[in-house]
Amino acid sequence: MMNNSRSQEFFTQASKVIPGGVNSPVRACGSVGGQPVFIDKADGSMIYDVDGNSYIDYVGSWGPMILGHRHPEVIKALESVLQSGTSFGAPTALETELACLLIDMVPSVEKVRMVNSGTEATMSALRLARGFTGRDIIIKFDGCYHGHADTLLVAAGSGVATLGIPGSPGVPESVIKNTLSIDYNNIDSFTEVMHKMGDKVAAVIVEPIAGNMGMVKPIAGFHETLRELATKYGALLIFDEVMTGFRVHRGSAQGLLGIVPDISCFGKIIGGGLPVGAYGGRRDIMDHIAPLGPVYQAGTLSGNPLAMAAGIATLKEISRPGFYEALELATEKLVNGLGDAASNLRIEFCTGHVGSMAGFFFTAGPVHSFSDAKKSDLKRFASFYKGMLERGIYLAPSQFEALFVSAAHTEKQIQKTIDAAAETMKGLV
Ligand code: HOZ
Repeated sequence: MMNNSRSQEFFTQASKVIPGGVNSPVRACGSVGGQPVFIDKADGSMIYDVDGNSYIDYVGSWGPMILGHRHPEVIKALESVLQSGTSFGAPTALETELACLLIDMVPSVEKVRMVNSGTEATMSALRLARGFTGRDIIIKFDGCYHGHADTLLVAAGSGVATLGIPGSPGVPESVIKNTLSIDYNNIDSFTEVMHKMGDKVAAVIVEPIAGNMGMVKPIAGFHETLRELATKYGALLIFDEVMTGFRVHRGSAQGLLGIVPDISCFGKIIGGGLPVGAYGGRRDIMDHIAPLGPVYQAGTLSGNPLAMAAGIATLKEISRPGFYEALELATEKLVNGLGDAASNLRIEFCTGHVGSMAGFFFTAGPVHSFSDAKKSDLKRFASFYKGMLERGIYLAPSQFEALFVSAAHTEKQIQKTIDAAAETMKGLV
């Protein structure tokens, strides 16, 4: 039994002054019936808690740490910026450098605006889409999570799904009356909705590969239909690539899937582990943002030099030849190992990955939608989570999140993880 007395003490103190003791709900570990471990430090693929326990980390700060923690190039870039100052609230060349890298890697982005989080990116993208089209209706998909902006808190994934919150008090009916949420991967229902009201739709926003209801891949033809009908009815297609951006492919999910969205939202990896977000797209759309256009959006810390420097260093590193191929192999090995461990014990389980973004469910599957994802045995998930933690494997404490492999994970660590899963699963039958 691992010692977590200091974590418990820190959590008790935190709970007195921070709601639930955490600054983002899933971290409280409520859905897996535990308390969070408090983190002391991390390095490469490892994370260490305040009681001296060490774990192989598959959360990676919920996605940004594709290089692993404290990558030397990221640290070097941060140290160099620290010598000049931490925030100016005025332009720096770093912002243009990150914008150029992003535009080069994701061709649908002709101009990009930096913000401070994924939530800010998606809510700004929606305002822009509404301002550009002069329409109000937004279509999203059940189980997709696009941050916690009012308009998007409808049938959302991530923490909203983890806590089983149907919608959030504090979000007025009037704000969400123009948000329509439909089944992910359901081509027929999307087609029907668009035929009915497509000419009133400002935007269709989607996680191109869902990661906030667990990892759910798009079925063949889903994104093609979104693209075709959005264009047909003059609605904008927004890809929320906060999680998938530079994670599943050098050109993000859109590069992998061969779909050209009108606007894309980013976060996580483009900040190399610092708070950041960005939204970008077609030049004629982006030029509607203030100061060029009338759609307002601003931010004191937007384009923060530390975040820009960490992002630049990260995007340069992931551009090295062979980077994604190695990640793909490591993740494939992990996912196959988990699948084999479950099938040897005849545990209902399905798993998959796209690049280094992976997921698993305790159900036979296939999982194509939020209602499929909800069939997962959550009690089994909770036991699995706890057993893995005890064995030194750090997973997201929710069935409705993804798993991330970094370039720092070694073959030996992947094998250790598979062995831990096989052991843990024996306790689930
Ligand atoms: N909602 C994010 C994961 N999908 C962040 C969760 C957290 O930081 O606690």
